Amino acid sequence: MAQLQQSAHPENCVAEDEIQHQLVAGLLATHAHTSPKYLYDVLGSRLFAAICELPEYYPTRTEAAIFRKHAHHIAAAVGRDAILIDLGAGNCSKAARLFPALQPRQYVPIDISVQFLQESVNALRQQFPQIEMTCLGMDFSTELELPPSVAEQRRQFFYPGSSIGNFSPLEALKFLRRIRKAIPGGDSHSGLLIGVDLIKDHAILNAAYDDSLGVTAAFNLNLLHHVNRLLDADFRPSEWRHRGFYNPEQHRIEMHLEARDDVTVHWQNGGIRRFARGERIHTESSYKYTEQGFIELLHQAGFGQVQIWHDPRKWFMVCHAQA
Ligand code: AVJ
Repeated sequence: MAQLQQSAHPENCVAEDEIQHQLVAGLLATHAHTSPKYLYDVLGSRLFAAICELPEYYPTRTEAAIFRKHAHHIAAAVGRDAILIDLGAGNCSKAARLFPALQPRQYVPIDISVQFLQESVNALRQQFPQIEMTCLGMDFSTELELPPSVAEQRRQFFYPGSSIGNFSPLEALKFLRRIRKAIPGGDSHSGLLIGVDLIKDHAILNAAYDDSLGVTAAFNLNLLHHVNRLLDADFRPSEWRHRGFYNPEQHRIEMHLEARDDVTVHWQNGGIRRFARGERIHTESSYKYTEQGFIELLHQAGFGQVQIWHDPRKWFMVCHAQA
């Protein structure tokens, strides 16, 4: 397995020209698009943290309330002494809040930046000395092969925050299958604990991705600063406007950047694209599910028994799927 080097620039682990090649291909496509990962530079990550505090952005606090209210039932489904494998752990705070109820034997946070994980986990080690902690730096969206230091029995994967929404349903199915296959022999004490955002009143969805303070707009527009650095490009955020809305045909939120006027953008090695007024760059999709639709996906991916917990308004659900 490709554990990333602990270099001073962990983002450089993925070949720089590969990144640039993919980005340019997206910008030159008929319908220009960029991967949502470019939303998360240092400022982008801070703006996302700010989004989570907005009154309109319900997912984070709704999921937290479900974990709090149903901690004991969730713990009963997951079982004590598990190996808790946290996909996209970041600062590890969501998992840490579950430690008292779940009492895992081992905690395995996985993220692209192993350095950041190490720093987050150091504080947790003091607080929970009885839990063994093993940080892994890898891109789990492309591979999920775990080292021998992660026991094969009682593997419980943790994927909160409705991060699954960034995948199309087909990609989500493939990803769920990969998780299922990372559980050797179909151990019934293994499984997946996942947070999923649900289809609801469109006005509520629209407000969550186009908030009144414009924080989501800043988050989306900041992608242009990030792309400018990556490609030595000359995007001017003032020439673009944020669009964030629910597309009911595709069951997804779409975020776009829309040219306020005719715009010409240049980047390294003579790269150029003209955008007509109103033309868009698709920067993110966030798929929403029905309860039944997502359970069906889990079963298609090969999981067995599924248990679910909701908030009282049924805006969000937490699922535990047994291997
Ligand atoms: C981190 C992918 C779960 O889709 O709700 C928030 C990202 N984008 N506001 C989401 C996001 C705009 C978020 N996820």
